[in-house]
Amino acid sequence: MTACDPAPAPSRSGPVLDCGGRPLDLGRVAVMGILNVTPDSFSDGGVFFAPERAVERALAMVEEGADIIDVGGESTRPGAPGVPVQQELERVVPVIEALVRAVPVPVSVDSSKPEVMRAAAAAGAGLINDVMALRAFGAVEAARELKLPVCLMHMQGEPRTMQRNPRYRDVVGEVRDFLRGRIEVCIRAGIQRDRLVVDPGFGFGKNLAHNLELLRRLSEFKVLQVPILAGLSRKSMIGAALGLPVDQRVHASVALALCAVQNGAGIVRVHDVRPTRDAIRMLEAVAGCGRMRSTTME
Ligand code: 8Y4
Repeated sequence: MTACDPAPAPSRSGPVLDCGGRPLDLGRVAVMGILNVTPDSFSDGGVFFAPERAVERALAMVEEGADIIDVGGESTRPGAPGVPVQQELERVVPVIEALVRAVPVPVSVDSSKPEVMRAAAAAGAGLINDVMALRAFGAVEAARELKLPVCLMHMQGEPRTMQRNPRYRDVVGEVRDFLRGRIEVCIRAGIQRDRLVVDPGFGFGKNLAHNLELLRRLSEFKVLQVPILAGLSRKSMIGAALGLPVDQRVHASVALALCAVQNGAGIVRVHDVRPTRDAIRMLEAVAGCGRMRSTTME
């Protein structure tokens, strides 16, 4: 089949991730909209703490083209302190319950704690987004039992200290080897490969040069044979490269998301859904197939 054969029937239009009963079609690029429920989030200012406000914001993101909503109750920004499990549960569970009732797309939970994963799944969450790649005690078992897809992200060090002096001999090789190892751990534990997504973890124990090299060589992660997620939205690498404050990083974020898609990302995690979706649609128009065949399928 050549690149621009007619689109196959919907039933076989590419891989579909079953997010707890809600499909995430990875036959086209998926946009993950970020919904922070942390009071210290400097992007959203804790405005979306109440479930009603969270639903409002999530519905707006779906209207703008989001295919999945990512809910996080623990700030994983560099230097951020950890959040006790009880507090994370209080922040995240009511929001997930409300979102699952109100929005038609899957809801993912951004957490590394097995207790939060379990409560979120019981509340209807459809994907586990774990910046620790299931390294917390009991997390692999929780993910296996919950039978939800998992995004395995690379991080060097821990959030509080990871940006102090990140070092790699070969950043792409080391991040890829780490993710390959986590995939193997999951598969051995009984989590099938078709439930896994990988993410190089931009900004998580990486300096500007590391982040740029990971993005430039993102296609080298395709050998892992699982979809690639890229989270670049508003991140400090834009501040480091362009000197822009966080509230002026939309255009650069869109540029980075497009770059990631061109280099093989199948899911992009973003704050600014509409401009990202427009840019991707335009890229798909240029590619001529109505979609980017960008995940692991080529
Ligand atoms: C402005 C706003 C500047 C937010 C920086 C940030 C990723 C992720 C985060 C990612 C996956 C963040 C939870 C960091 N980043 N999950 N989570 N991939 N899978 N910082 O890159 O957005 S939080």
